[in-house]
Amino acid sequence: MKPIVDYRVYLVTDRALCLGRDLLDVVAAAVQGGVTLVQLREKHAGGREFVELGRALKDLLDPHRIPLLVNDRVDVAQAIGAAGVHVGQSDIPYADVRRILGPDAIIGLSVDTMEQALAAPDLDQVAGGAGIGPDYLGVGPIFPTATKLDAGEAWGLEKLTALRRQTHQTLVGIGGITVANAAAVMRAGADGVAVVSAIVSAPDPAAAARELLDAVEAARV
Ligand code: TZP
Ligand code: MG
Repeated sequence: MKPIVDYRVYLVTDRALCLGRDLLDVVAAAVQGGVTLVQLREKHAGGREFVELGRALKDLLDPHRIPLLVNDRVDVAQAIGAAGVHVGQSDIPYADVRRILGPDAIIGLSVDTMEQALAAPDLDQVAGGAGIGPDYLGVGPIFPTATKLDAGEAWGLEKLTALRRQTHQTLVGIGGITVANAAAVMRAGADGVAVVSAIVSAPDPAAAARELLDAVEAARV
């Protein structure tokens, strides 16, 4: 069965931004603070290291029933029994990822433009006949960010709202999201906020995660 996923505060990892702290310690703190979903995104990890890190992260998250997604690497996700994968526009095509991982996997797709976002539901037709589109769209960057240098032009809140009006897809905002603007992203139509630096580079990752969750919750009422 497909797990129910809570997208409210979605932590995306980057060891290089952890200010010298161990990634597992940072994620453990973020879990205490209340992150609801985690993606292992380590662009410079080799296959073996990626698997070892993924296993350790999954062991940390499983007792809390927090799903782990793997960035780009379908093989790593399968090796560690992760809940799913997140792919971008130039990675293995969504339909192939769905065919490999099956209907119960959580698969996220990055959309960099409105055109890509509106084309995404059409993927239903090519998902091996399974009729299953992506579980969520990662919409970004919402704001300028130094974390992903090739992230492209920022969407801004108005464009996110315009997308919200045209799709029923689950939308997760990413890029430049902080405690200060997370509520605005939710009010603009996101179902959750994905962050890297706002948590992993925070002096107190547990407090940062807690404040993000509070901001998201405040926007929902
Ligand atoms: N995809 C679009 S922006 C981004 C990714 C992975 C980086 C987000 O990092 P931050 O530190 O939350 O701005
Ligand atoms: Mg990718």
